[in-house]
Amino acid sequence: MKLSRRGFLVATAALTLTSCGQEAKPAQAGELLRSKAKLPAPFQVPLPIPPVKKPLRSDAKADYFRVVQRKASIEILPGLKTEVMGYDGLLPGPTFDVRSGRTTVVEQVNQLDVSTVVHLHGGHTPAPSDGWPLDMIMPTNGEHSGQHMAGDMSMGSRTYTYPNTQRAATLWYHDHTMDYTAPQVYRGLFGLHIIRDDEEDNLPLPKGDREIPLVIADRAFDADGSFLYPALPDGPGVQPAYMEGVVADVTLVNGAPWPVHEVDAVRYRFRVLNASNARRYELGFDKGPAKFVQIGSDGGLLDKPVEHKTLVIAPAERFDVIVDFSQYQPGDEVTVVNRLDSNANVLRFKIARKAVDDSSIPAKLSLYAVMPRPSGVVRREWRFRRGSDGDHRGWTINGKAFDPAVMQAQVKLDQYEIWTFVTDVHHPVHVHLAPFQVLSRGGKAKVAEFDHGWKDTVDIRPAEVVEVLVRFTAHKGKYLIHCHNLEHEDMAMMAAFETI
Ligand SMILES: [Cu+2]
Repeated sequence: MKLSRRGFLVATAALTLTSCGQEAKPAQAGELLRSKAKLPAPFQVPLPIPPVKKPLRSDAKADYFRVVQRKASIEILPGLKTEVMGYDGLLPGPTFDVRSGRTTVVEQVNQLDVSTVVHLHGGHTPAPSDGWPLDMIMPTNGEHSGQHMAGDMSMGSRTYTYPNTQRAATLWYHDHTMDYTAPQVYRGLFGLHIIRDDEEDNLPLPKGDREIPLVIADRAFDADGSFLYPALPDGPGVQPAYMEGVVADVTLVNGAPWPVHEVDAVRYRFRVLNASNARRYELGFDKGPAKFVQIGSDGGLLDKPVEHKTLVIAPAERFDVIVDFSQYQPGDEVTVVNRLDSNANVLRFKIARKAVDDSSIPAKLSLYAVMPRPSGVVRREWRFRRGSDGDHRGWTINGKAFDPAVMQAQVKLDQYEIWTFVTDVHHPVHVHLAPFQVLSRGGKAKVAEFDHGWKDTVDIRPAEVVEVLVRFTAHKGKYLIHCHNLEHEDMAMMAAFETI
């Protein structure tokens, strides 16, 4: 793959757009990509659990890891092989399971034939390790005509340092390469990074094999099992029909299609991540009394639990939930479906047996507090729209296509700011470096159902206005705000700001 300048994208995107006018779709931004492979019946493949990454060594302050980004041929659909680009050749990559306040050092080795960048999503990360989209790890065995792009490039490998100076939370790491994030995440470059702390450990929540990550991602497969993705043949971006995002017809959970998992009739904790490029889900149960009791959000535990019948989750959001299977009988089956997609299957639980449950959900979960709205804060508005900027036709923020040389804002550390996000169609908006709290949605100051807690990604519906309160407490440098619909992101819906 050749690296291309933004100008290249401009040329291709210009062919694809006819107007700025967009009809808002209520549920989903994106176009369905259908598989050509013979798809398996659902609920045949057991739910995999991504392996926990082991450090090479540890000292008093840090744990040191090495991850190799490489291709691997793995069986995702039964009987077929899919070539993935994975961290350690896995999809999802290995899970980092680390302690708050203890540094994680990761050497990322690129054995692929494309350039990569790693971003720790939700991390309070110093700028050199945040995954600026031009700070690329160049492949040692690839073709790269991209030296014209300004960035802190490294050859073959790069070491990322994550101080983990933040509360317990479910983070994830994924590719963030300029113009190519969408196809590279799609092919497998994503994994979990879980931070734990004493406050959370001391709660009587389900633990051990009753604490399960659910990483949901939709993918489409060609007849031979390889991934289908509607990339343009030369250069970044997708075919015109997929401009709004790629949604696909196979739902993977932890890398398996519509998997099945046996559970005891007790409480389970699920860390749910939507790692899809563009698809939103409204997760619900097909029958029975099960509901989701949310205990955490993107940025860790809520102050108190919140019950949901269904869970709306946009790309990159995380929901930490408890599901109580005790009202089911051994032999019962309960299926998680996506209500935004005609109750399409996601995964199934089979209740295997009654068992002792010593877990509970405390009424008070954490010392988390809702920030008061301070007076005299700085306000900024970020408008997410389809539109043009010079000869760029595509997605824009405040009318601008992403330009890594332009800082759209200078933000003082420790300053409270109210950021207003305004959309045309659906955009899941993500801010790097610091979490925020949602102050209002659609003019209503009451915290909406899925906006509780510390967020780093907020699902903004068509023609909606959301206000968030944000404060950056550490690390000066260049950071990003962008749409986490990855097709939108690659087509320039990203803006840089500088913390000073
Ligand atoms: Cu978007």
